[in-house]
Amino acid sequence: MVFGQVVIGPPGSGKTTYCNGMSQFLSLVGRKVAVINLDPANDALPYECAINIEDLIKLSDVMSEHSLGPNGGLVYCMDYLEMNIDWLEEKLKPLIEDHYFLFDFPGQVELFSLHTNARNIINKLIKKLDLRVRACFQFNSSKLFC
Ligand SMILES: Nc1nc2c(ncn2[C@@H]2O[C@H](COP(=O)(O)OP(=O)(O)OP(=O)(O)O)[C@@H](O)[C@H]2O)c(=O)[nH]1
Ligand SMILES: [Mg+2]
Repeated sequence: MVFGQVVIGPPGSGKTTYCNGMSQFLSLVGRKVAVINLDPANDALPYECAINIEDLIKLSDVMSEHSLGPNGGLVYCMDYLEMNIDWLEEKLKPLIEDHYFLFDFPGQVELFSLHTNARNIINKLIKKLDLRVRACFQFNSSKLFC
């Protein structure tokens, strides 16, 4: 059985920062951790990622080849990942034995609502790999009190 966290939340809410901090914490307490970057808009990652969607598809290539803006490009990338879920499954398989997974997702809400490709990706992984994941929703609480 494989355990991990799906890290979601609005753009800029701290998903990538959380993945970095949590992976450091888990490493310190002796867990093997794999951070999986599934946000093609993430640049300058603070953590060393085990798997990077950039190795499958690049947002900048999609935007220039298909004349899409950042949001349209992101939807395209997530559709592409959903269609090529076997690529991700193959990359995850060698880590399943002993790693805890942290999935760093994009923040755009349409990937989970209007388009459901990000949700579909999570559901497919759960079924294919028998993943046990918790959703970790990041929210910038300071905006509530200012
Ligand atoms: N003060 C404060 N800043 C934070 C915290 N978490 C993240 N940040 C800062 O907020 C900014 C955005 O953080 P990211 O981790 O890139 O947020 P994200 O949700 O991954 O952003 P996207 O990938 O663009 O959706 C960065 O400048 C971080 O340094 C926090 O807990 N407190
Ligand atoms: Mg991020």
